[in-house]
Amino acid sequence: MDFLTWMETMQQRSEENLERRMPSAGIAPQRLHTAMRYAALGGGKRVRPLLCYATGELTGADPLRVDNAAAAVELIHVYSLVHDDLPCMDDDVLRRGKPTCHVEFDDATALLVGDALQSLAFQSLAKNVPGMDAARQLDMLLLLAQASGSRGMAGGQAIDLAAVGQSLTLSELEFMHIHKTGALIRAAVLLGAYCGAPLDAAAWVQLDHFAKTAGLLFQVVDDILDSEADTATLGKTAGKDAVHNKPTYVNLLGIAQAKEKAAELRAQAHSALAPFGLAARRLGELTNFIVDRSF
Ligand code: GRG
Repeated sequence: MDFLTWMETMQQRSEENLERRMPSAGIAPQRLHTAMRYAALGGGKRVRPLLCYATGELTGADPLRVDNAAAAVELIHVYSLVHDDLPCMDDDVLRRGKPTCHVEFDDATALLVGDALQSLAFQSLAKNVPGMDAARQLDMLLLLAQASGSRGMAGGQAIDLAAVGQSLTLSELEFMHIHKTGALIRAAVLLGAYCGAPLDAAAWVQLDHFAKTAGLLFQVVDDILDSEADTATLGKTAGKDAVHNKPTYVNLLGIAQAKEKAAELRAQAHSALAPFGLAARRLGELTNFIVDRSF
């Protein structure tokens, strides 16, 4: 199957997988459930679930065993977007080509949407999976909790908020992004791996190296897109980093060097996958998609 067909198939699977887990808009509290569905369904590239399924393929996992993890990681991602868009954080009005959750509903509802999506993420990951070892499932829960908590995504967001208007060194910028964006991308890759045949220690280290590199790569490209693409293409407000005087790879390195950095990280990610051979085909293709995407 060519990459585009695989990606569309898995995006469709991700959408249906999320849809099944979302509380119906007809069940009380209706407004909260309507807003949760509004935020989570019908948009986004689904990069994190795609990474889960791709690593699931690498370890020979049945996609049915990957569904819980793929939903969990996307639900955490959507919660972070809803909270990030709130007036007390990034204060944005456009997300995934439509009004942000607090604009469409209200701030308090958007806050609760994020909270409830986070709970639903852990509920999804804790669900029984036929043939899955309970100890392994606990490791997965721990991984997602750490990746999204104060030593992961939420911590990265705290550093990001504190960095507005500050000048950071390249290593400080990397530290922020490894946490804010990279931790969840890494978790997506590793959670997929947990769903299949166990990897030996060396292969795990190798995959972890790929996962961390892909996380940083995603953010460097996000910075480049924020400075170069337009709002209609991105489906979110373009050029916000400069307006908010936020440190990014582009304003620290300049656009040409930021693109060189992305090229370097792409090469490093492919090298990290090389020992896995054909089994890592989808992860390699996703790496290219992360770099070559236009939104
Ligand atoms: C509020 C705890 C908390 C965390 C927020 C992820 C995040 C932390 C904020 C989002 C702000 C942002 C633009 C981060 C840069 C990278 C990123 C996560 C971009 C959006 O992800 P995509 O491109 O979005 O995968 P889609 O809509 O395709 O899912």
